[in-house]
Amino acid sequence: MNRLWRNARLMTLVGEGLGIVEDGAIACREGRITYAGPAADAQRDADEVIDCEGRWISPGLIDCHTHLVHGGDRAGEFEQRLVGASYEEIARAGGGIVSTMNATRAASEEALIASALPRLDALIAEGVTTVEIKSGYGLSLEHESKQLRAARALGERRDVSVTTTLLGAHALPPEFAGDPDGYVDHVCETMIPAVAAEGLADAVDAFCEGIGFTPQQVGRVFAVARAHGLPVKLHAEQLSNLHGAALAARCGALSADHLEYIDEAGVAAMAEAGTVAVLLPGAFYFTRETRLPPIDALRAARVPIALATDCNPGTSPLTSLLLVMNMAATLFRMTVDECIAGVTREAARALGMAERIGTLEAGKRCDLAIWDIGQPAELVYRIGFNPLHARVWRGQG
Ligand code: DI6
Ligand code: FE
Repeated sequence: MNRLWRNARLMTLVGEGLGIVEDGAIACREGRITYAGPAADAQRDADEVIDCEGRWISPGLIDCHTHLVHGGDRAGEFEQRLVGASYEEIARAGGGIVSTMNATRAASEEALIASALPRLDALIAEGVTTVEIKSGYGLSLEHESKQLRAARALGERRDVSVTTTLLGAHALPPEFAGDPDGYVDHVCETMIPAVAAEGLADAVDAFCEGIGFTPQQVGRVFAVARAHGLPVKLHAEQLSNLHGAALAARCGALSADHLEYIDEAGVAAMAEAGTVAVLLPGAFYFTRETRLPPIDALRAARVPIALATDCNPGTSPLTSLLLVMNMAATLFRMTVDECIAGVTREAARALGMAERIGTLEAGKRCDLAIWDIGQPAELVYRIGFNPLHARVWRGQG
């Protein structure tokens, strides 16, 4: 069955900018794009022809950094913080990441799936066709595996592509209190081999931070991940500069994420390695961070910039890539073209999937978002308004 979308304006994202084609058409066969470009050069016949009535088509959106699967929420903590409690006080009182760990451990796989589905549906409703989902709230082989299985199951329950990431080195679980190196041994010797053997993770991530793990510990995790054939990525320079981004770049990481505190050497290392900068304006906003990621330096060094929700219960309870784009423009002064590329072409690159998704061109998966807008800037400009007209996943929908 082949399909043809005609009478459309395309943001192909091919090349550097948005790759606009004013009078465009897209043809699809067996879930893949066979043609995307000027309507004049498109085939005319197809089993199904869809008249887009002048609407804009972009690649399906890609959320390349989420912690979508987790037990419980932290709304109570949010309330406490509003009346003066600090993140550290809450953590010391048993809140923070550990409270989400407890809720995640207590939840069955099915309960994790059920609680994540509404969040996933919110993303899908805005045209998301691929989502990355991390573990990191189980912090033991049993519960990290359960989180990853729940993430994989989400991809079966909905028409969306899910990629999974093992984030075993996210926080220190209570069983290893006072022994972070012992926990890192456990991640390296037990968790990564088992998760790799079961095919549960597509990548490995870690939290490199004073309240997380040291660069040396992260280096050990990365070496084992690579030995198991898994690509790596890193939460780096969110709260302080431990030079995690440079480490990630040296290890050939797909991306380094957050980066508010990255320095020039970190930017240079990322540029040289082609490591993608994944910026997370939702976490910046929600934690009231004041230090901006160095957008000008990243641009000048031509580091690819992606954007994601970081959807997590503690620092970014956000399920809107449209709002992420608005925040990136307003808070980080990113351009419209950068914002749209950040949730399509560059997000695909951050997942190591640039050959398959992220642009509209022959050979790629036919994942489309069809928008009721007059110009691309409207995707970034509005706040809390969803102009999605239709979404196509692998040619269907
Ligand atoms: N960076 C974050 O902002 C979150 N994790 C991470 O690595 C915080 C997660 C949480 O507070 O639950
Ligand atoms: Fe994160």
